[in-house]
Amino acid sequence: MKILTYPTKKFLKENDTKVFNVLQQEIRRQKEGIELIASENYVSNTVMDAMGSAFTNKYSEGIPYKRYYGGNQFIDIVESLAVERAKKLFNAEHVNVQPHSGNPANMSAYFALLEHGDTVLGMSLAHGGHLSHGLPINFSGRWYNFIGYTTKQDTGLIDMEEVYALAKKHKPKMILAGFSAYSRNIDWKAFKKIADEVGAITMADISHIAGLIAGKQLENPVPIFDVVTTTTHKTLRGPRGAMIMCKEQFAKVIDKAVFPGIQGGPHEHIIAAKAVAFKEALNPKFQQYAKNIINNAQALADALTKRGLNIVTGGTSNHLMLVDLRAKKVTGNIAEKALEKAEISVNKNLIPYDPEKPFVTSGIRLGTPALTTRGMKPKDMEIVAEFVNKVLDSIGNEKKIRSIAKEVKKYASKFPLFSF
Ligand code: DSN
Repeated sequence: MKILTYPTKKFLKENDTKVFNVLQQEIRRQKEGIELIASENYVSNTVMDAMGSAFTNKYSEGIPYKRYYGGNQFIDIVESLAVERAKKLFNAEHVNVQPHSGNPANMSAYFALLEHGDTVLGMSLAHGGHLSHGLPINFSGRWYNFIGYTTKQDTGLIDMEEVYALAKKHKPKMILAGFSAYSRNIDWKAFKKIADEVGAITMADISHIAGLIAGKQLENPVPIFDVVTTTTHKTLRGPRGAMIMCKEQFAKVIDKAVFPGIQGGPHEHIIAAKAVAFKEALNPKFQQYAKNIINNAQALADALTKRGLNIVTGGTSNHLMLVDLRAKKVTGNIAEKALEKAEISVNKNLIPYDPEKPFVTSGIRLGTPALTTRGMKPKDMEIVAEFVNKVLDSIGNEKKIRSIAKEVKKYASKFPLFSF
C-alpha cells in the first residue's frame, strides 16, 4: 500500500478546531505507534475518498432499483457495484451490503431465520466467540437460546466432538461458526455435516478472516454455508461496516430483515467505499497481502514463544494469536495499559478456561493486519516481539516504559503511514 494522504480536512481546520485538533492527535497516535489490535487496519486513500463523499446526503431505503425515495439513480449504480464485486470476491449467490456493522448484520441474519427463543449453537465467548453469538447481556443471548461450544483444554482447538454432541442433544435451528479470538482454521465442512444431520441452518461469521478468505489463503465457507456475515474493516481493509452473503433461497428474507426489519436508511457513502475495497481485494496483489499477514502473524507468534510467552494453540494459522500471560504473572488489563504507554495497541482478552474476569483477563490478543498494511515483514516481527516482551518485563517501571515508547516511535517512523 502506498503512503496514505488522507484528505487534509481544510474545512475542519477552518471551522471546527476542537474536532480538527483531536483528529491530528489520533493521526499522530496511528503514525507513531505499533498497531497490534487484530481487528484493526488502515484503509487506502481510495476507500477514504469514497467515504467522505456526497453519497452521504442521500436517503435510499430499499434495495437497488426498488427504493422508497426518488433520486436514487446513481445510488443504485454504486450499491449494485458493491454487490456485484462482493459476489465475485466470495463466490456468493446473494449479497446485502447495507448492514452498518457486525452486530446489526448478525441481528439481521437471526431476525430473518429464527423465531424468538429458538436454539442456536455458537462458540462460547469465553472460548473465542463474539458477543453477538449469544452473550447473555447481548440481544442475541436475551432473545435466542444460545448453547455455547468450547475449545479443548489440552490443545485449545474447537472440540468438534462436543459440537456434534450438543447438536444432537439440543437440535438447534441454527449452527453458527465464527469467532473474534481463535487462531486456527475452522472446518466448515465438518460444521455443515453436523448441521445437515440435525437439520440446522448454517451461519458463519467471518468478520475477522474475510480478507484472508478473499485473498485466497483460507477456505471460503460462502459456497458451503447458508448464510455468512462479515464486517468489512478488518483483514478485508474496507470501511467500517458489514455485509451478509447467502444462498438465493434466503435472499428475500435477509433483505427484508436488514430493511425494514432492523435498519432504516443505508449509509451509501460507506457502501461506495465497500465497493472500492472489494475492487482492491479482487486485485491479485491482495492475495500476497493476505499471505503476508499470516506470515507475519506466524513470525510474531514464534518470536514471542522464543521469549517464553505461551501462545494459545501453540501458534496461529490466521492473522491473530492469543497470548497467555500467566507465565509472566501479569493480567491482560495491566499488560494492555502498560503496552499503551509504550505506544503499542493491543486488547486484553480472555483465554480459554480463563480464571480471571472479562475486564481483567489472563491474556492479550495480537494481530498483524495493520502492521502488514504498513509494510512490515517477518523480520520486523522479531523487533515487535522484543518491544512487547520488554514492556511485559517492565510493568511498574514507568521510566523504562517511557524509554521503550521512544524506541517504538523511532521504529514505527521507519514505516511511514501518512504523508502530511
Ligand atoms: N470488536 C471486534 C473485535 O475486536 O474482534 C469484534 O466486534
